[in-house]
Amino acid sequence: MTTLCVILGDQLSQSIASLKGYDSSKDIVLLCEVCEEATYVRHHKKKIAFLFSAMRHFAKSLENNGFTVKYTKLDDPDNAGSFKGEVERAIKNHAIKHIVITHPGEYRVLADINSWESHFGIPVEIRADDRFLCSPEEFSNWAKNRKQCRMEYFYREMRKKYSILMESGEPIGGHWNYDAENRKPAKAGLEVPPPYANPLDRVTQEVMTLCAERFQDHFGDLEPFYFAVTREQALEALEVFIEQRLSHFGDYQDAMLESEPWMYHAHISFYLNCGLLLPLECAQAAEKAYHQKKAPLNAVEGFIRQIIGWREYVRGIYWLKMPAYAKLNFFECNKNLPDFYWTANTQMNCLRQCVSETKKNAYAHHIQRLMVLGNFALIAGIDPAQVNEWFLIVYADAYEWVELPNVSGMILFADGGYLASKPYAAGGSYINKMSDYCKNCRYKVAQKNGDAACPFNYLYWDFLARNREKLESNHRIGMMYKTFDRMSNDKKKAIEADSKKFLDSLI
Ligand code: FAD
Ligand code: DLZ
Ligand code: SF4
Repeated sequence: MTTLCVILGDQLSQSIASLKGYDSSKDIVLLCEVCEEATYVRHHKKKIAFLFSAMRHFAKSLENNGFTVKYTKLDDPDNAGSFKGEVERAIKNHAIKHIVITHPGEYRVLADINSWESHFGIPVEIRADDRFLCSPEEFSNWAKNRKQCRMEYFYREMRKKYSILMESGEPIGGHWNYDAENRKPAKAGLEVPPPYANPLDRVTQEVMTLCAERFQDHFGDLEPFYFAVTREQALEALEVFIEQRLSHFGDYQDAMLESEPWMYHAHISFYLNCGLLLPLECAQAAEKAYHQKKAPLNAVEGFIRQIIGWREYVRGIYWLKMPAYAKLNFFECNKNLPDFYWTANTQMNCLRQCVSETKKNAYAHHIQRLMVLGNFALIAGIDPAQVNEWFLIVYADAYEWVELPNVSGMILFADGGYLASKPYAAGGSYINKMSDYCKNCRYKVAQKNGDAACPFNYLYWDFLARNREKLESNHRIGMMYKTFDRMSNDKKKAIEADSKKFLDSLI
């Protein structure tokens, strides 16, 4: 009986569950580049090129290891254009009697796969994705009976479960979390090491040509292309991070510098999310660096928390709360996403920098996504569906399971506080403290109202005023209303008028 092992573009791991029990005498592996996946949202060109190149390399490495691979390129004239269509073609051509697939990362794709068994009339086995450290069932059990599920407590469970940075049952150093040490602004003259860059090979050049033709109207630049596209290269990128950046990861985790998109971050989310790297090996590599005294505890703990804490936690929330989560809109926001999110054509220097870098690199680091791009969308009251679509399109690491909880939960508070304890809303002074963006801005960060004032300043208060009913009782942000109430009526009117004028001017 021939089994078809279907591998999706974000399942590029040799250890993937769908390959377990593979019989090389008769089974077939299917990977396919399909138009439906590349265009259900109009992904950044570099994101598509990265994934197609990684898929082609992965298929080759499977072949080299003795697997029989059926690989469909996007420009194959017989390409059916969708996962279902390609599976149908494989069934017809190879007398398939059984399909095996690993649980997909997106609800949309799971719903499609769930229809295959009755559609094709052959058994479809969906296997758990055991690359993640916490299964949806385990997360659901943990979350049960908790009104609010805080990441910090989930993270401690993961530390214990995998015995990471633990000593005799206690966290190494005596604390679970060293974030208080991780909020330093960048010092002037900081020399950030150049990021990992991989020379273009023939496969990547081929997909870049394909993407330039087929996706020319998608957002983003194809060049320069520097991503790792094989597991060996991704492991090298991880090593470069551990050797060159990890020691400062904690200190400058929240810092932003003009023309420095990479800072001391790891730049491995693309590799983790498509399977070239595995989460546990990244956490263990950082832990080893700590024991070898290559990096301090605040850096190592902070990095490990992002991977075994935040990454697993947002996935848990996604599968616990979908499909309803995608529709949440706690603040009932309905403004359109401003055009500058695509063009970078704005006089707000922080946003101009972050959008330009996103366009060029299909990457922005966490605090740019959270406190600049996300914060603006929150306080301006942009429709969550449009914000989610933008974030899903523009980043090479974006898949709905990780993008949606970060956007709807972490930045937009669209779930009313299930994921985050308070909205991450902030005025210009936060951006000024953590970056050097304001010195080159047409707006004045110290000015609170008027044409020259930083828009973040009045929009912040306008956001609080607009949503008073929903936020006043929040113990972490409610006290801001005391400050607001102490403002004069003229000041309050100026906030409202400046905000209206500014928001009306956006296209
Ligand atoms: P580092 O800062 O070096 O962190 C190391 C790793 O930790 C990352 O590679 C990532 O795997 C993990 N991590 C860190 N923070 C988070 C988080 N909040 N959620 C999940 N994993 C995390 N991450 C994505 O992978 N895909 C997304 O589509 C995505 N969208 C985001 C949208 C918004 C609005 C925000 C605020 C965050 C988003 N993140 C997303 C989380 C985070 O910004 C990225 O994982 C990170 O910037 C990737 O760069 P890095 O590898 O250099 O990460
Ligand atoms: C993101 C993406 C793109 C652009 N193209 C493909 C593709 O052609 N073939 C494929 O198998 N996967 C692709 N992906 C990744 C899928 O969208 C991803 O596997 C699903 O969303 C499930 O998470
Ligand atoms: Fe951004 Fe305001 Fe600073 Fe300009 S002044 S860079 S808009 S925070």
